[in-house]
Amino acid sequence: MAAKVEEFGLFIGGKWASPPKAKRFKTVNPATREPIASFVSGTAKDVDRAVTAAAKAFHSWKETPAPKRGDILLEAARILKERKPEVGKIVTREMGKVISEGLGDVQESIDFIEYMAGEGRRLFGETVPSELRSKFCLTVRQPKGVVACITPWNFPTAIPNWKIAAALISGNTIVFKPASNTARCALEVVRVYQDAGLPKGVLNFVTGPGGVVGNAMVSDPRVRTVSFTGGVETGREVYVRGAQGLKMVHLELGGKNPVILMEDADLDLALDGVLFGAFGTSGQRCTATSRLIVHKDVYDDFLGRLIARLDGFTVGDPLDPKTGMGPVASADQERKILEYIAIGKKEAKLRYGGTKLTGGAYDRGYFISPTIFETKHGTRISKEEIFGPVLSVIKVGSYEKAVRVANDVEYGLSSSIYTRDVNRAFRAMGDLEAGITYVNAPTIGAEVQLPFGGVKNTGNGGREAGSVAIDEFTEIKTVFIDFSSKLQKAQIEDGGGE
Ligand code: UN1
Repeated sequence: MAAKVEEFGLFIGGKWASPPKAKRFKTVNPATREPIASFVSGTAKDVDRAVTAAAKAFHSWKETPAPKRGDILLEAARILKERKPEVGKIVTREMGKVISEGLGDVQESIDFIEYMAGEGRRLFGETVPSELRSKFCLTVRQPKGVVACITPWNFPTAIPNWKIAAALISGNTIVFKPASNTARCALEVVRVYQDAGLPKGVLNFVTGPGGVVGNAMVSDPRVRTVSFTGGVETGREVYVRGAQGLKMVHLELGGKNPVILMEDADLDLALDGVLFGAFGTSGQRCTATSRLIVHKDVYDDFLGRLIARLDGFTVGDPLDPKTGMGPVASADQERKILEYIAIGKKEAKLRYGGTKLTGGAYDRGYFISPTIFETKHGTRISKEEIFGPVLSVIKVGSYEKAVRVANDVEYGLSSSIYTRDVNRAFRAMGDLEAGITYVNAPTIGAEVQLPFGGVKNTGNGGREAGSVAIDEFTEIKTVFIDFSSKLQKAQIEDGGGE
């Protein structure tokens, strides 16, 4: 008989509890289809309780000096460091990324929490000269209030922490809803803050479907800011719903990220980069390399070498450190990716993979072979986000053409160029329509101390990570202090002074 699956409740007002007669759902290991844990399918009522708890906790958290808030973050980072091996394994078991990346996900969380803890001693405002005498002008940052964090499954600890750590250091209280299929990972995130001594009600955790829990969060008038990472369609719905309440809605959505490979590139270096960019995390990063745009002079040579390398690439148990690529994250993911592969087979030339892997242990999970298509620019697989291990390779005759192809998609998150020509590298920095450009490195692997986000349909202009992460979670208060002891009038001639 299968072992009983552990059941978890919601975390509201500092207490873990399951509402009476709550409906439940289970998370599943995508490599084996074994259940991992059971969670509450939350309701609008649960969200209401969570927002109430967050609103109640707000004043005291806001009044806690930011460096003290930073101390709690540092403690959370310390605890997570201790738990890294165990949490990394949970990420791999529940989401399917290979263990080195499961651990990397946790490391990205640790890095960002530590980085944000330091922000507690900055949270800079500005002092600005006044046009009048004996008057002092400055800005300070203030928290927004209750914020909603809605996060995806592909970075099940890192992305929640990008949002939570930035929101906390800024003095906000939070209602957090993770992607349902990686709720067990999200629970570890919450536990770390709880164990670090975060006051009750500051971080609340409600699991359940986006259409119920997410909508209730976004619709609640007490929630002033919504931070969402996920797909474009859902992002648009969140934006529209949030707009009705005139909320700030921060969106991190899709990508169709190109690597441009020029004829003068270091091809060995690019081989490693393209393999990691396209097939790392089974291609399920917003930043994944999903297009390879290659100069005709090196096209046949590079493609041949890329395909040869894939023959030695193992797909399998993500907990085995020798595995190159694990399963895709869910049945739903598998279905969508296979649909795109079927489309690709009709409109392009399949050069590698293109199948669901079957037989033996593969039959228990959601395994898809790394897949390469040769295609013309303009096909669906070359323009739509697939979010799987599917790479479209496109031949071009010049740098100019490469840039035109790279930019001719609806997204603009990450981009890359491999070249030894420094002039061309600098030109690409300006020419590529994307929030992130790499030179001689693949499209994945952003570091937490730099801003992360994109242009066009990748979002609505905001950035996460880096010191600008706090812009999303703070209001700027402008303060004028007049110490002239008389009424001075700005903009009015002879308005005062002396
Ligand atoms: C994402 O795919 O949504 O740059 C985030 C990277 C990671 C973060 C990816 N540091 O690939």
